[in-house]
Amino acid sequence: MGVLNVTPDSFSDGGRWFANGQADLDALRREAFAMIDAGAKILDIGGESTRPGAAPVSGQQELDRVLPVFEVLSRECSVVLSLDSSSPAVMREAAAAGAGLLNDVRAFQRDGALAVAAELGLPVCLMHMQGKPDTMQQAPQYRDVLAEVQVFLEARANDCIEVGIPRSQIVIDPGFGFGKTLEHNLVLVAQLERLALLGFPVMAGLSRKSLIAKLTGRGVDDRLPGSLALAMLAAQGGASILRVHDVAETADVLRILQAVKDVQTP
Ligand code: YH5
Repeated sequence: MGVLNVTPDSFSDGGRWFANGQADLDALRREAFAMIDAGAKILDIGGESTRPGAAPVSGQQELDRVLPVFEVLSRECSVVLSLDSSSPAVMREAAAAGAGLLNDVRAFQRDGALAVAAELGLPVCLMHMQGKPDTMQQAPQYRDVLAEVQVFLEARANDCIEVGIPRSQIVIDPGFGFGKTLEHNLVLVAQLERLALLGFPVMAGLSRKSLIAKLTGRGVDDRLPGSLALAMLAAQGGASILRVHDVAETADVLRILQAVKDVQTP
């Protein structure tokens, strides 16, 4: 899954597609096609920055940012277009404009979100977060981070099933960096296999995140090696979907991993 941020204030790509407050649709389209050529099977399109201190966006603002992108890309390409949003109104409009997956960092806990997801009949990605984006990194605490993430995701998956979302349409995600210390993130990477035991495909979003800075001291533009190492570990830990900014480089990592898995050993 390639990340297409349609925000003027993203952490990881700093509003690359914005010029004087306006999304540059043509630049976004070129980036989308580059990701597809590099092997992306899904593009994740979001218009809300979840960075601590980011300005809150209204549903209308989110719509203004992401809808044109869905309209253009659904016309021009055949990969799955994922919406990264927590707003039921945005989910509805994006679905009408071609979204094929709903990815919600709040796991459909906003009023009406779960009902809309069920009504739209699209697959969903449920992500774990402790706290709220603004304050989640102040003092994250768990008794047992893996167990708590498992319990939350299983409960949300059951809520989805109860409103009629088929089991086969549910993806789970531990939410790296969302209310987690370095230690918590590392435990979740190390134990990712045990999340997969819940029986749902696992998505992992580690690309360019702060845990890499904490381990390497690198700024956001120099986190590719760290991102690739984590992508390799997540894939080996059973992740089915890797949410990444650097699709071509990650695809190479997956080719290497696949070749080693496939080799005949005496
Ligand atoms: C995720 O993990 N993440 S948005 C901070 C960074 C770099 C990148 C400080 N949406 C996820 O990508 N959806 C986001 O450097 C997500 N899983 C799912 N399902 C945050 C992000 C980022 C944050």
